[in-house]
Amino acid sequence: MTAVDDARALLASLTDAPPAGVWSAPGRANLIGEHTDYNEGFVLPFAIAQRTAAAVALRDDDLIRVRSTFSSTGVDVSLADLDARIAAGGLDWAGYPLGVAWALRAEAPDATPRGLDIAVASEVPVGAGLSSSAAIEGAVASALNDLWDAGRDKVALARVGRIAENDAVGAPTGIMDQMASMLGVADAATFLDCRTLATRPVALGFAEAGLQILVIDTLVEHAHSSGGYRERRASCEKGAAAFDVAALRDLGVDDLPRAAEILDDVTFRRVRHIVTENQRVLDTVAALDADGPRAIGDLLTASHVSMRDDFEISVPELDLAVETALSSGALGARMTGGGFGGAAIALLDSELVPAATEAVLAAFAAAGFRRPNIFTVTPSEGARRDVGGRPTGPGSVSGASPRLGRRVVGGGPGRRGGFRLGLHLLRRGGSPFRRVPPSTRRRSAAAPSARGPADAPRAGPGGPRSSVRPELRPAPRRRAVPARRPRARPG
Ligand code: GAF
Repeated sequence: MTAVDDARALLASLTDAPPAGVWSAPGRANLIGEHTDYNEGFVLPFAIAQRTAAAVALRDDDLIRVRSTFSSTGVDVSLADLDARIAAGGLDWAGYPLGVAWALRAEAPDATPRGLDIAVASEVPVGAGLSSSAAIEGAVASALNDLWDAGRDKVALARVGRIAENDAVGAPTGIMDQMASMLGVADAATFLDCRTLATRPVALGFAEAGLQILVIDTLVEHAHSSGGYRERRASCEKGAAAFDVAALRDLGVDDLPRAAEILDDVTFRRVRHIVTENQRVLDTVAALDADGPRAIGDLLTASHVSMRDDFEISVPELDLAVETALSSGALGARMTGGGFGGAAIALLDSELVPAATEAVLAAFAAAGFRRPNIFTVTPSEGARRDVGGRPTGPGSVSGASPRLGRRVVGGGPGRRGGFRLGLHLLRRGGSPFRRVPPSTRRRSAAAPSARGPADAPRAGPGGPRSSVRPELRPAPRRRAVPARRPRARPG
């Protein structure tokens, strides 16, 4: 049974009315670019095959009823009372679908809201850092967009999902997850400029290269609405304020020596993570375009080290997952998502998956950690209408048409920071949002690329300069995560 089947069955148990349709949206894995979204920077997530489905029937009154297969909590609310119920909070999981209804009504004043029965089922693991919440938001936003004649495109629906998450549920997240879930393309990642919301699908070619992404869900619970996530946002805002810029997106690696002078140690390290992570996203896109997926392993691992040591959002279970995957031959590995728990991802040859899985299970058992949930994920299609009416897959929702190699929405990198971060790519003859045709790629199927991070495009003037501090950069082909370093500032 798929989520679509489960949602239909649940709806049938709720009402005799025929379903108006079934819509679904996927979870996501973030390949690289962590905590950069709310800093108006760059991210590179991909939608996964696991989906959440919403089967919906029209009602004759103004009631919205939401039910799910994963919670006994159901909520009934009239459209007249929706604002008050959202303001009152305490809606549990129903805050996501009802928050979407609330946000869409506000964002699309020309729509015609009406009563609905909404049955939700999900295949996306909850709490694994794979955005089960964005999948609910994407499925419900797609359904309501059609049934309320709201006529919004996929980017506008991603915004609606983010408003629901931020203002109805109260989680201060960025927009990465909703964009990834709405705009996903099979076998591609979504390269997103979180300031302009410009996107470009970037071909991943994992299967062609004989690679897989292994997810190691540590089952350590995390929550975005509390604690560490908020604190990290506050540190980033403090860093941006110290430089009098709109967001950390506006800083480049050449600003780090100055940052070390004017910021306290903790804020400096938070800033350094964001600045170097933005650069790693650009370097990863350039490496994928030029050399294919075998070229990105060291960038993934450097991202983990930065999150572990500078942003301090990893936990021992995630570090052990990364270390064990690397020592099992993974090309690169990192925690994915908001951190403080959730999952790590590892990029590795398909034939290494069984042994790496066994090694991680053994390492967790030896450390006395809970047995993790380990599975592979495949870059897949974004939100769509699965049953009834016209399909709403890629290309059919007004204006937003994610196709490999086409710029989809908005412009390239925006204000000052975008230009600076994208400068090296512009100098090399293109925008980071322009795709290099596959025929010009230099692929090496067997060996890692000769172009490791040390040779990757540079940001800023003044000669060769790595985007990743040398002492944080993993040595090529070392297959081990660098040990923790003393927190010395550069220079
Ligand atoms: C969570 C948030 F929802 C995203 O917006 C993003 O900030 C991510 O953590 C960290 O990169 O998934």
